[in-house]
Amino acid sequence: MSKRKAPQESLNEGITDFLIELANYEKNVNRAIHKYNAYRKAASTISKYPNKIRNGEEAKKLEGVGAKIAEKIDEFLQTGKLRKLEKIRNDDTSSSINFLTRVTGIGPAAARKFFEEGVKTLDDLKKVEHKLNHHQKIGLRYFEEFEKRIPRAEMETMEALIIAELKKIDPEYIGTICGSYRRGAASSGDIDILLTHPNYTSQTEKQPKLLHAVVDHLESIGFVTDTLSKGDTKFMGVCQLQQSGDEDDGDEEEYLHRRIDIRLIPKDQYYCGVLYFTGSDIFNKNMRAHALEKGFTLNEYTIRPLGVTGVAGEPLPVDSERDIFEYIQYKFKEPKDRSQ
Ligand code: DCT
Ligand code: MG
Repeated sequence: MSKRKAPQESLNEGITDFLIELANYEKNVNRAIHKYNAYRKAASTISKYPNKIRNGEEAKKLEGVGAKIAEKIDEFLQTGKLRKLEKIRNDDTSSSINFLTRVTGIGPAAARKFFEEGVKTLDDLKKVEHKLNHHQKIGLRYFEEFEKRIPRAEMETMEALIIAELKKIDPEYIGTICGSYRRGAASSGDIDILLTHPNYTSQTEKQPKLLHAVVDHLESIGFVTDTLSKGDTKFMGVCQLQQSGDEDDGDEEEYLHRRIDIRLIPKDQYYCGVLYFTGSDIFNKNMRAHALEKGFTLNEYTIRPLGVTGVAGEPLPVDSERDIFEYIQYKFKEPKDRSQ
């Protein structure tokens, strides 16, 4: 999962920007995930709204915009700023904790702990490097690089490379780059790869080798440069494209280090996984809510019917994303239309 979300581009950018800043504050500083979700949801609906919002009243008609957010919108439109945000930005505790959570491996709880120990800045972190775990050390080492979003052209180059390498290891591998890239985004925060193989289903034994063979190979060609964590089904790490030789006229810039996650998923659960990891997170929430209304429970692994008592039955067979939409009578949306 990437830490930096793409800036919203819309007629109401000022509003969506402040809502996202408030959302991050609630998540990182207060650990109030419901408030985080509420602000994100409001930002998402407003970013899709085709008109320039004139006042809170107008915004309140949109889904997910309540009285309190409407008030903030009025304040922002009338004064050009928000006192609550000014306060947060000027508050040492909030701004330091918010900053520390930008390092991968440092969540809201670790950020608060470091802050209480007097660690507030990147330089402070460097001084206490011995207190960081392996993941956090890598996060610190590549801090500036991980902050930069990945242009789509570079994502396309990486996709081509990864798919070609998978075929070399075993032509039966199936791999999909999900996340914002699959939704057609102009830039992505990280690379989210889902991997499966016909020999591996939820009925067979675990097959960590299917994942490790891929990671080892990508390491051997110099694409994967660091490991943050490596389990039986999930690899989190760092990768970097190599500059190709023919454009090597001496002043070519190197590619940056990028965050990469690879997940190995049983074949029968693959499309629920692809759907989930394509997102967006808001689209997923809305689709799950719709599934529930139709009497199904949907998660990143399976879709199951709910009995009259609300107990989930056996997973339904799924061979494509479309199957899932059909079960719950939800109009199929192409990945590019899944921002909400
Ligand atoms: N996801 C979700 N709920 C979350 C986090 C993630 O449903 N709380 C899903 C949807 C997107 C996918 O996982 C990948 O997560 P990210 O990489 O964080 O999102 P992204 O859309 O790929 O955005 P970015 O371009 O910033 O990576
Ligand atoms: Mg992503």
